[in-house]
Amino acid sequence: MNALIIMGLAGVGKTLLTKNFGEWLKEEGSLKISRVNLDPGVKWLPYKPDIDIRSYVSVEEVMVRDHLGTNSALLKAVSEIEKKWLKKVLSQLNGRDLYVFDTPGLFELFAFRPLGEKLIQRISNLNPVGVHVVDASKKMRPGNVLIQVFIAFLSSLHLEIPTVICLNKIDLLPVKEKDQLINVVNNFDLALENIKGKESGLRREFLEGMLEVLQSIGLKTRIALISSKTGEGFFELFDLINEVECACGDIF
Ligand SMILES: Nc1nc2c(ncn2[C@@H]2O[C@H](COP(=O)(O)OP(=O)(O)OP(=O)(O)O)[C@@H](O)[C@H]2O)c(=O)[nH]1
Ligand SMILES: [Mg+2]
Repeated sequence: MNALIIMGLAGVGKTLLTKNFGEWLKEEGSLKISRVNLDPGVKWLPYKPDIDIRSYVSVEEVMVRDHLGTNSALLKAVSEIEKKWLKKVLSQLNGRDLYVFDTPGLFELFAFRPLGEKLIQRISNLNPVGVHVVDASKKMRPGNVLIQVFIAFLSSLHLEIPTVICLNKIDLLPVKEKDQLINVVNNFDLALENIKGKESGLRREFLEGMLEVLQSIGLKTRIALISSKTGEGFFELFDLINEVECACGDIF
């Protein structure tokens, strides 16, 4: 694996993970890394990208040029990246052990539109691994944690890329809630019990079916609990990334 694609819904911590996990990989893994910003909408970054899509197109520029609002301009910028700039950006990749890609805040523009697929095709020689970030800072019912995990799994299937799922911002969780989350993630049988006890109707039926699917493909081995802020869980994340790469033949 020579490329990590950090993705996930808006505000989950992709950029902070790109910064801090990138630094961790440099120091702990002694890897030569480059960080690539693929978000044309961001105004400020906590890290200095080695390659920055905003050198080619930015949302602000498109808003002014085409008289568009924020979302339409982001849509247009992403489409321009895919059609016009991606090849140029990727031609700058050179001589690093690992490239960490930070992706746009509107996740669906990356994962469910052509940009994500095109990027993955073009860097297939780097054996990219997806890192799907989920914000776990708010107390979530176990069922909702599983729904988030399922969304991550669907995007990994859509993009056809082995993916590790990170439940992020765990530094914000009280110890008791953190333990509960660890239980749900590490013990799908317990999660099933919980769902049987707490859920009903269509939601229960769906969650039970989903758990069976997740269990049958061994997905729990792909989930890490981390804090992009404190670095907690980075060792585990790194291990999972390496494992998922070895096991990706099971799914793709
Ligand atoms: N406490 C805590 N805060 C975090 C963590 N990760 C991210 N944050 C904060 O969450 C906010 C959003 O983080 P970003 O890294 O910008 O999230 P993002 O997913 O890149 O956001 P978009 O690109 O806008 O979708 C910032 O205020 C971060 O400092 C974490 O692990 N713990
Ligand atoms: Mg970001």
